[in-house]
Parts: sequence; C-alpha cells; structure tokens
Amino acid sequence: MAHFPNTLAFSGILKPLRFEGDILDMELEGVIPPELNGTFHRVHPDQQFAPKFDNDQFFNGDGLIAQFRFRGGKVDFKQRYAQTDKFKLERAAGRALFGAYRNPATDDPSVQGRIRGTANTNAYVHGGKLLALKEDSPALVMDPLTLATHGYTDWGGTCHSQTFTAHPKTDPVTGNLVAFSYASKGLLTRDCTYMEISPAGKLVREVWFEAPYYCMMHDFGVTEDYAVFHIVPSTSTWDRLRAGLPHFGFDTKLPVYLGLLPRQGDAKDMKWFKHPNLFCSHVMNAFNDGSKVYFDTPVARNNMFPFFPDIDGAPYKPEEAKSYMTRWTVDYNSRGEDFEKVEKLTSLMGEFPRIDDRYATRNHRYGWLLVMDPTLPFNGPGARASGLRMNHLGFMDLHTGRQSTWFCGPDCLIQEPCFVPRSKQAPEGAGYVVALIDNVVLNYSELGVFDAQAIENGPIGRAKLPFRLRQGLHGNWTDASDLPGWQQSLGGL
Ligand code: V55
Ligand code: FE
Repeated sequence: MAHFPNTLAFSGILKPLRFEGDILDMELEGVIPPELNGTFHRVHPDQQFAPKFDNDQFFNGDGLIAQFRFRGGKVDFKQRYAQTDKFKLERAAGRALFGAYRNPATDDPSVQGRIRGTANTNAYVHGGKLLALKEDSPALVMDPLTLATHGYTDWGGTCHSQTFTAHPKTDPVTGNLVAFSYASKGLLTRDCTYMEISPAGKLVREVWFEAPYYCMMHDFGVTEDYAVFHIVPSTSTWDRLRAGLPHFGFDTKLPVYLGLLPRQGDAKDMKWFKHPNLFCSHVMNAFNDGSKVYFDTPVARNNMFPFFPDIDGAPYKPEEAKSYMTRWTVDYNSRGEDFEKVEKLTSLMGEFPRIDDRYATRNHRYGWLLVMDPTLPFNGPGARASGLRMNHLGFMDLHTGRQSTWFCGPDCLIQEPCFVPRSKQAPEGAGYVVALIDNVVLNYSELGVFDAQAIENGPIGRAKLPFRLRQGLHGNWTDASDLPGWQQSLGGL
C-alpha cells in the first residue's frame, strides 16, 4: 500500500506526481513564436514509490523528465521517468529499496553496491543525447525525443570517475561538454575530476585533483582558459551517515575556497583562493580577461538549505539565506590567496540564474533568474521549509544596469527560466525565455514564453497543462537541428 509521509517534503504543493504521459498539441494561450522549433527538457524529483523513511527528502526523488516539443507554433508534451538502475530495481520489487539520500548503509541488502543515482537534477542535451544527471552518479543517457533510457555512460570506457556533475556546460567554440565530478573515487572522498567530452561523446580530457575538504560541489564555472571550483561548507563525514543524520550539514566555521584550474593545465597548476564563510551554489557564468577571472553566483550570508542543517545545531535563519547575484574577481597570477574583489550585482533577491548559453565562458551581458519577494501575498497552501518563495522572473542587463521583474501573482510560483535564441545566428539575448508557472491554487502548470528583453510584460504565450508539475530543478532548450531524427519524430508522439 502506498503511504507517503505527511511531511513538508511530500504534502501540499510538494505531493509527488508519479505519472508518465503524452499530450499531442497542447492547449495554448497567446502566441507561441512559430520560429521556435526544438525541445525544452526539464526534470523534477518524484519518488516512484513511497520512501523507505518518513524523513526522506525532496532531493532523493526519482528523476521525472518532461519534454515540451515546439513545432511551428504548436507544443507537445511528453513525460517519462529516467529509468535509472535504482528505478528499474525498485519497479521490479514494487517498492522502495534504496534508503536515505546519499547514505547506502540505509539500503536494502539486495541492492548493496548498486548505482544509487536518481537522475533528478538536470536534463541536458549534448551531441544529440539527453543526459539525465545527478551529481552522486554517472551520467544517464536518454533519447531526447522518445525519452527512452539507454543507461549510464562511461564515455566509451575512458572515464573512471564514479560520479558526474549535474551542471556541465557546453564550450561554444569547441562544442565540448565541459564537466567535473566530486566524490569521484567513492562516497565522501575528496577526489575530483575535470573533464571535457567531445560532441561525439568521447572523453578528451581528464584531470584529477583534490578538494580542500569534502563538500557538496553542486556547480562550477568555466571560462575560456580556466575551470573554477567553489568550495562551500555543506560537508559530510562517515559519522554523520552512521548516526543517520542528513548527508550534508553546514559548517559555518570553515572558509570558502575558489579553485582555478587552467583548462590546458594539470592539477599541479591549480591555485586556491580563500574567502570567509558564506553560502552559494549555482553559477550564472564565469569568464576571464587574461589572468583575471570573474565568477557570478548568488551569494547568501549563511546556509540556504534547511534540510542540510547547521552541524553545530544553530537554527535555520531565513534572513541570512537571502541570496544576491555577486561577482567574485580573482587573479590567477596574484600572489595572495585572497579574492581581489567581491561586488554585489543587484538588490534583487534571487537564485536559479541563467544566461544565453551561447555566451558561456565569455563576458555575458544578460542574465535571467528567479526572484523572491516574501513581502508579496501568497494564496497557496503550506509553506516551503525555507520560507522563501520564487514568485518573480527577473532580468539583468549587466552592461547598462537595467533590471526588471515579472510577478507571477499570489496564486502561482515559478520555476527556473531558460533562454531560447530567436535563431542560432541571433545576437546575445535576442529571443525568448521559457519558464514553468505553477498555479498552486487551481493546480495546473503552464509553460510561459516571454520576450527575453521584456519579461516585465509577462508571457506572450502559454502552453497549458491540465495538471500541475512538481517543483523542479533544471532544464534546457535544444534546437531541432541538434536533434537527430527530428523530422521523422514529428509524425507522432
Ligand atoms: C542540489 C540538488 C540536488 C542534489 C544536490 O540544488 C544539490 C542543489 C536535486 O538534487 O542532490
Ligand atoms: Fe542545480
């Protein structure tokens, strides 16, 4: 009998969805630009079965992947689970076999040693393959059009890391997938890798290095010449796992580090810079001008994740979890190990930053993100554990300082935006932004399509679902010309 816990992670607006399906020709409102041909994939964690433990958390859910297929002004929808090894083992058993988030000691003996990945954090197309990603496991390969799962990849047998980041980037010059891994030689190890994978799916570069301490390395920065690693103390130990505590705990006593690895260099060329304790996770973009490296990230004074609590027992402080886009500057050739500059870029409180990905590694002009204004009314049920609600889409022009927002209204929340260029040749920022808007009162979601330069006007078009998707993590746009089999696929679902 399915029994989901009556906790914040599983009730109210976070009830799991647990279904797959297709909609040919979604109901539309407004205009879906007919020049948009391609797919928007996104993922949310969604436990296939009731969890083994009532204190299970959102980040432990199975990856449920949605595809919005744009074709000449029409939109189709398809949703499938990522068929991870975990998913298939549990489906065969008819119940949850894997236990707590990143704690294999809590698993059923029948699955000891199996890959625990949930593929629940990012859905990313590279070289015509859809990668369903979870940072504790290898990359899972899926078909971007049918959403059929092929399985985990080691990039042709050449990749020896046990894990693969959920936040790879694509180098706009080489087309290489630029990635990293942590806990690469096993749970809690400080071993990391830097990787580049060619568009044909071959590992063409692998550099092993050690992090200053084990922590959640959720994202990184890539510039033309450097890979940039931020070390922020969401840490863990075997003692925590043995005690049954949440895998990560935040340690306010540890400093933050920023590691610079020359992309053509080796581990011995790495330099580590130091900053007093703070919290940040996602990276909007990074770029370099000679040896000067710029790294844009939403920074908060303290832990943003109440479910990975303070290791010394301090209560979660929503006031200190407010994050603001910040630019860090470090000089690879400088003598000191200190940051050169820390500059707050905006007064908008926000997270989930994105750019026009064609400008990854370069000095980007435009950014989009989710903005939180907790003073505005909210009609939805329940509260988020963090108390922070993503209720605006935000836009930043970093050259002129212009910024704008669109409030999704008191009945709605909004999910991570994704920039879609008007065409492959369009200049930076010329195009659209797509973002899921979830009405938590009427319980339906719609994919909003915004003019990327005028988001404050609200969506110019909406593709409407007859139900609500669960809060998700990350998603990406892929042009039809980068999807093998696109033409043939249009005949059906
Ligand atoms: C994050 C999300 C995760 C995870 C680790 O936002 C970090 C960060 C959805 O799973 O496992
Ligand atoms: Fe993320």
